[in-house]
Amino acid sequence: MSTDGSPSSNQAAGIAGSEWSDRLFGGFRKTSERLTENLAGIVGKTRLDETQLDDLEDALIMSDLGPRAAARIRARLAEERFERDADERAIMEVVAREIAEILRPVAKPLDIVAFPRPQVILVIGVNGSGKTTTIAKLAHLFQEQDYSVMLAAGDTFRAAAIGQLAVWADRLGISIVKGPEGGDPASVVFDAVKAATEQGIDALIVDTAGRLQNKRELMDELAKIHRVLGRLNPAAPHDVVLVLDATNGQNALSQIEIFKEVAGVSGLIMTKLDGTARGGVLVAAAEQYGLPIHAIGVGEKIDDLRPFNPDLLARVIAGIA
Ligand SMILES: Nc1nc2c(ncn2[C@@H]2O[C@H](COP(=O)(O)OP(=O)(O)O)[C@@H](O)[C@H]2O)c(=O)[nH]1
Ligand SMILES: [Mg+2]
Repeated sequence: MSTDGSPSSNQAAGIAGSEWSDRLFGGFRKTSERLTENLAGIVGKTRLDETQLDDLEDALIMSDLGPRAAARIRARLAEERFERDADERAIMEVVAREIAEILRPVAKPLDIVAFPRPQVILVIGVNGSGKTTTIAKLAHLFQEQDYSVMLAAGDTFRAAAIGQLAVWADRLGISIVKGPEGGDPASVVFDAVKAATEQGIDALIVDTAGRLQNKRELMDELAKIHRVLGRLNPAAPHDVVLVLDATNGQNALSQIEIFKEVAGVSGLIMTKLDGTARGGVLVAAAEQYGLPIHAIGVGEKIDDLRPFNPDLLARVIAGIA
């Protein structure tokens, strides 16, 4: 399905059809267009000059890849000696290779490995980032791998949030532990871990409220969930997955900063990469934080969560997939 013949392209195994990469490609089109905008007139040179390198670096920064990744790619391009008939594509090949270098170390699927079971996966992130939808997608992915899954409605702040998770649980045919609106999330989590342990569930995925406007409250709430979890199973939570909305661009990076501080973060899932010109922020996140990136969201449907394939993504970002 991909033109990517590199060794790690086998990470894309299991992706059916090319529809999602088309959608991803569409999502990154604005990014790649911006990157190539300034490349006219480059043909025939064996080295890029300072102005061209400056332009490229600016374009990378404008595309949300961040100053560090941009500087790194610039340095790589400055070293490169091109064929006399170097064209846009040859340059973008180099850009893609360097982006892949940045992304490869953080590609890490969310595996179910906890013993004893269940593996407790706490999902955090600001409201609207795509937490609840991502939880449903993850649950579906685990079910496809024959794992048993349970959900915990730890976002008790809004009744709609509990309802939304319950609808997904119902559709997926899995159980959900929930409490009253405005109830104590930690007690929901307590009940859920007990039930999941008794029933020998493989993965317990916990939804949480993302009220960033009150950092203190959020911190207290998450700390309490951690305490309760630790009492039942010292290894829990096994994963603290931060869900980030790519359309937030650089703001997504400050969210990493804040959630690292209030909750600890073991890995990231970036959503909404299907419809944004700001997908380059994925590269900035990888370069600046080095946190594992487990998967990416490319749509609102249940099977719109995709493995994080660094080589393919790098080529999509550079517009040569
Ligand atoms: N286009 C697109 N929309 C998404 C994606 N993930 C989530 N959404 C939508 O984003 C909105 C907020 O998602 P939700 O899961 O309720 O976010 P939460 O408040 O963090 O739980 C919903 O309309 C979702 O359908 C994605 O990968 N792509
Ligand atoms: Mg939600």
